[in-house]
Amino acid sequence: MHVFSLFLFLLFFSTSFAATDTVPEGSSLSVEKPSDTLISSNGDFSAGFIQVGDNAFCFAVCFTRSNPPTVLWMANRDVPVNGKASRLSLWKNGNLVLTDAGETIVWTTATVSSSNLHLKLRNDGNLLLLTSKHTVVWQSFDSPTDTLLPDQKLTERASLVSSRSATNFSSGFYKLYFDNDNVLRLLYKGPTLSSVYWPESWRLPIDAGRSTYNVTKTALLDSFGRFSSSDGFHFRSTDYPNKLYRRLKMDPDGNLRLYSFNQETKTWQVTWQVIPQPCTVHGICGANSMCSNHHVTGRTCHCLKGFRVKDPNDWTQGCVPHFDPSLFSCQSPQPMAFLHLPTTESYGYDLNVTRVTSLKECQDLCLRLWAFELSTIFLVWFFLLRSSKNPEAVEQQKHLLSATGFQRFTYAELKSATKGFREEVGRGAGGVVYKGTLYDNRVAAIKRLSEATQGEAEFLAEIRTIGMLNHMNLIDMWGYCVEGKHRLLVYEYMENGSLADNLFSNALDWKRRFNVALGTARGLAYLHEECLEWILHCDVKPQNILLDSDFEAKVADFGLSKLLNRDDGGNGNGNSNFSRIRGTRGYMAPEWVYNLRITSKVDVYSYGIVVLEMVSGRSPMEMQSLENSRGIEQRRLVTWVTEKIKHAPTSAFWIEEIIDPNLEGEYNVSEVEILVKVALQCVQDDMNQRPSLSQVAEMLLSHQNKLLPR
Ligand SMILES: *[C@@H]1O[C@H](CO)[C@@H](O)[C@H](O)[C@H]1NC(C)=O
Ligand SMILES: *[C@@H]1O[C@H](CO)[C@@H](O)[C@H](O)[C@H]1NC(C)=O
Ligand SMILES: *[C@@H]1O[C@H](CO)[C@@H](O)[C@H](O)[C@H]1NC(C)=O
Ligand SMILES: *[C@@H]1O[C@H](CO)[C@@H](O)[C@H](O)[C@H]1NC(C)=O
Ligand SMILES: *[C@@H]1O[C@H](CO)[C@@H](O)[C@H](O)[C@H]1NC(C)=O
Ligand SMILES: CC(=O)N[C@H]1CO[C@H](CO)[C@@H](O)[C@@H]1O
Repeated sequence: MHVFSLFLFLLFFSTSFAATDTVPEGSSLSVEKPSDTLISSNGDFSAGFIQVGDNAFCFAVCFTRSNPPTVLWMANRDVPVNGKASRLSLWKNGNLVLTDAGETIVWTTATVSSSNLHLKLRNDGNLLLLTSKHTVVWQSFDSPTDTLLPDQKLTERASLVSSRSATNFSSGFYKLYFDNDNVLRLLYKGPTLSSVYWPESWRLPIDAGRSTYNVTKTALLDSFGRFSSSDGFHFRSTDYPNKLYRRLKMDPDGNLRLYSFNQETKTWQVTWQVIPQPCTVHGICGANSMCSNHHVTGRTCHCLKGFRVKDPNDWTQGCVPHFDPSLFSCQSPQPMAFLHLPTTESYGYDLNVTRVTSLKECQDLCLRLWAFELSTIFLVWFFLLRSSKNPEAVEQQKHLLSATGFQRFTYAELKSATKGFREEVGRGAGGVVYKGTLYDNRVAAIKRLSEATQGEAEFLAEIRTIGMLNHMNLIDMWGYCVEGKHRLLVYEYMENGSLADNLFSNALDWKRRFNVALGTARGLAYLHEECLEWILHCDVKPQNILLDSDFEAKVADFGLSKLLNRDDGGNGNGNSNFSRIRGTRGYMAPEWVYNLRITSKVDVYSYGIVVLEMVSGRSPMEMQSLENSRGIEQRRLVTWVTEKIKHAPTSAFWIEEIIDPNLEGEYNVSEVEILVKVALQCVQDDMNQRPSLSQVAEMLLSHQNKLLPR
């Protein structure tokens, strides 16, 4: 079916020349006349018929400054009208009525008034029925579709419901609403299942910072980018407090996003969204399928092996069996096997909650239940697959596991992938890194840990934590191997090497350096603050910051302190192996030396040194060779920079003295200033004076965007 693009709407509106914002009583707007369109007096909004499909029209309010215009509200999203003889009429009795093809009433405000009414499109996008004394009889702001505008109240009766897709405006599956316990929630309401996915159902409202007692049930967005709700939920957009055109939209993909309008590009930009990990939205991939998220390619849905997608253009319909389900019954047992899906979570109700004591018992029970309930099989943790003897089975298992993005390799596989551990590409904390090619031709960096003293169970527990991490500025871990005494980690391979290599080969211009500084701060901030478990890196240095082909920073070697079973060494004074274990000379915070409490601030310190190195092109190792046996050698680089700043009359002077000569004068003075300023805050002796890495990222970002004057 032909779907009309929004581009058509633009033509629609631009050919219209009606300059009125008001419809008087007793008159109407016709679908056949493009000029029958209301324009708000400031020109920002329009109200009229728009085409939504083949001979299908809806009456809508749009924002006209964007290109294409943005649909904000619809009267009849679920019952489009015919392109012939349909009209919106304001009857003499005060009722506003939308009729399809001259007869059927498809929508009405159901208003009655003895006084003389008029319909008006106001400058804030609100469409109102007003009396001559300007009393509001009805307003579109009271019945939003999927969008909330600044100063429009979200209430108990006014929820936001997503559209079906980006091109189909009819009611979709996702809803933002006030629940009976006064809490603002997001609900997935599919054809057969419904469930709340925000706030997380396993969390008590109080733990999510919500109050369940305030019966007010209102929420409001203002044009400065602040949203606040009576249940205590509130947020600010990243561009707060700029006064801009904004809209909060329940998007068809189940995410709630705040957009602000960019006057230059005439497009909307996301300045806040509620769900950071898109796979946590319920129902997005439908039944019998799995959702996975990749920082580059984004969210993808995969059918489980043996199933095929019902409609490739609409994954919410999920997958259907690609085999004859009747073959899988107790009566005609086929060779079957269970497949393990690691790091996969299923949500929803459990078909049958029964205590079992062994995996075998669980599998047997599952088989029996499965015989009569095929469609819900994926609410259980193990998934049935045909024929374990089938040579395809191994391949199928690999396919499934790689779909989840994390897998266990055998030692033999990794040995063959690296051709016997031949090509060494790095050497660092705890082991040597080899380049290898996996069975599916992915090029991997495979690290063989040398200190394999940790037990298998412990190793697996840690690896699971690390395997869950997912951030564009952290290197991706694809899998691991634990077999006998062997412990190996498999990572994505970075063709462009490390920050150290690139600084050395002078491949980084200023823009890239600044971006690497920002990316590194973000990756580390994620480790420190957003992980399920608090993870310290403890060895931040240019060798551990890898660069992808776009020179985006990817922090590597995190979580190793957990895997290497290092002795806590609380009183590690004088232990000569201390520095090798805990970090790298030149980048280590004074806490290590003075045996103080180790916190995330040790990474902040090392980060500061790395930034100074990126700006000056001087490694702290090189600087320290002059002054060796002292405790805190890396102070040399810091002292050197501080002295230059102290004795320079203006910043232009010290910048010229410390900047890496390899940049050949090509740099941005104000960015150098902020980087050095931030780096010096990071390397303060007192760890409490150092900012957190998320504060660092925020300072760099807001400087770059010139958002907030600091
Ligand atoms: C929009 O989605 C609804 C509900 O799924 C469907 O009935 C309708 O045919 C779709 N409209 C178009 C134009 O595809
Ligand atoms: C309830 O919420 C409203 C709106 O946010 C607020 O003004 C009011 O103070 C709240 N009442 C209580 C008792 O917290
Ligand atoms: C769950 O399974 C057990 C074992 O098959 C069965 O006895 C029990 O009746 C089932 N319960 C429900 C609620 O289906
Ligand atoms: C330091 O490590 C090396 C090699 O792992 C080892 O031979 C040496 O005994 C260690 N020294 C101390 C003081 O632990
Ligand atoms: C320097 O960087 C700042 C912030 O990133 C930017 O606003 C400014 O335009 C840049 N100056 C030059 C000359 O590129
Ligand atoms: C310095 C360096 O290694 N640059 C390479 C980064 O990656 C791109 C794309 O793979 C190559 O074209 C560069 O040569």
